Amino acid sequence: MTEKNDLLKRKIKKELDRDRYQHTLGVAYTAACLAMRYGEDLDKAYTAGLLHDCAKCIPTDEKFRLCDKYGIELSRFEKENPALIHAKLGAYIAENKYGISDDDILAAIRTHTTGEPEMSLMQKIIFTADFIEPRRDQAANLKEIRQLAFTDLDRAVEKILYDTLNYLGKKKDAPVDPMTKMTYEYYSSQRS
Ligand code: DGI
Ligand code: FE
Ligand code: FE
Repeated sequence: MTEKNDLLKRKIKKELDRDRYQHTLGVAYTAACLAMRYGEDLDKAYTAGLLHDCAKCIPTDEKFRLCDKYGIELSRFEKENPALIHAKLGAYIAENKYGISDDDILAAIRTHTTGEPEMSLMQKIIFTADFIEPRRDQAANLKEIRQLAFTDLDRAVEKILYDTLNYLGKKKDAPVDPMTKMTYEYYSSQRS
């Protein structure tokens, strides 16, 4: 591991609770594995994985306060569903507190929860690694999606979105973010 990532790892440990830190390490090395498979930069993928949830453990009222302070605009949906804010706020913190200047890493953090149409390889790697990292055990079809991630990344992204929409659809008080839906529609229409 590069010294930079080693330092980031120590810093991020202090910002997260135990479970979130373990999840974060899982996402970082899963992202590095996917980077090996698809020819993406390993260290960058590891960095994006380490930082993807850097805003996750900030209390909700503080998340709103920080977004206001930094001029981060929130959609109506994000205001009503503050669990989603950590992605956008995380990208800001990664840039301004952890000194990340690589736009692709920042985009991957920003879109890791809902995805977006036409994602870069890095964005798809982080979106997928977040879902399949070894500690995840709740989602349906994990075994299949884990294999798919290493055979056809776009199909894995599509399947993750399909299952997420399905899961949210069954849950009470979990409206679907319009971006999650748009991303699904984009990737399901891209099938060759
Ligand atoms: O931060 P993680 O737990 O690792 O994973 P994540 O960034 O995918 O966030 C998961 C949370 O986001 C979980 O509480 C479900 C929620 N979520 C993801 N997509 C949507 C959503 N919540 C709503 N209401 N609508 C969505 O489309
Ligand atoms: Fe997250
Ligand atoms: Fe995560």
